[in-house]
Amino acid sequence: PAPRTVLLTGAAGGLGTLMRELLPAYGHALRLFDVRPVEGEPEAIVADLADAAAVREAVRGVDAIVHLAGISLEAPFEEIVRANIHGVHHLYEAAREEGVRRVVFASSNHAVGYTPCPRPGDPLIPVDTPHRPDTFYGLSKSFGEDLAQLYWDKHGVETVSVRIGSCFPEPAGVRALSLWLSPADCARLLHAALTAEDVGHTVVYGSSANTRLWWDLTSARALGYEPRDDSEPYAARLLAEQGELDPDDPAQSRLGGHFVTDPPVWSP
Ligand code: NAI
Ligand code: 15L
Repeated sequence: PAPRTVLLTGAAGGLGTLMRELLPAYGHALRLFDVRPVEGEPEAIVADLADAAAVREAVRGVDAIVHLAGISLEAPFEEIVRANIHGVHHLYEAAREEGVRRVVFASSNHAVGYTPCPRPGDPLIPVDTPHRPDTFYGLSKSFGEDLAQLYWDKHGVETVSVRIGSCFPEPAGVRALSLWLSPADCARLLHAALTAEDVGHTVVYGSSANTRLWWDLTSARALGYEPRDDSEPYAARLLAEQGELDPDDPAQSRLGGHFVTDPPVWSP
């Protein structure tokens, strides 16, 4: 497909930094956006998602949006509302008003974080499993997915909502052996989500082809995503350090891991 101009929000973050290195090789020309300056990128737009006018200006003229910006961990409800609820609403309103037809939304495993991890022999977690957010953060991702559905049904703005597992250069622990999305596979998945035709609103799980996979990648593969990585080479070292997950420990037996049991974060 022809190169596409893509607005990459959250470009200063961990994933944004990895993706602005990897996505141009797929022919996408990136416009960068973050509330923080993006190192080495003086042309990046530095603005807050809470500023609807700035968001509208940022999306003007792009073909598609990869929306990574927002609070990426648990935080007081008011902060989550500002960045992840109002922010994502501003983004979709801007897309509607400016005629941007495709969004790729960084959802999270924490939208379904209370879902039990499958035991050996259990079926993989399907993509239509009910929302079971484990935090206000996860709740904001459930909201983002529903907003994406509304903007498809009502306004014809298409979205691929990617429930990202755990995307870092290496898996961060034993739980991440099941959820790891290698940065290279993340770029493959985002490219597929940007270029697949007629996605309407499609929800996919975002991980590599891990041996210890917990969820069903069928809807991601249907976009043309072909993962090439597997966390298994990291397994021996991580298991020697941490041991197997304990199925009787609530912090280790649900998809969201410790997000399920961490004490709530209230406003100061
Ligand atoms: P990060 O926290 O490193 O990056 C988020 C970026 O968003 C930051 O650069 C921050 O400055 C920016 N941001 C925050 N509030 C903003 C606002 N109000 N206006 C404009 N920019 C704002 O997070 P990371 O790991 O890069 O994740 C990117 C996205 O992917 C997030 O939406 C996160 O929830 C989602 N995700 C990431 C996973 C991972 O394993 N890295 C797993 C699941 C979801
Ligand atoms: C997320 O949603 C977070 O943004 C990321 O920092 C990790 O904590 C990841 O989930 C995870 O569950 O490992």
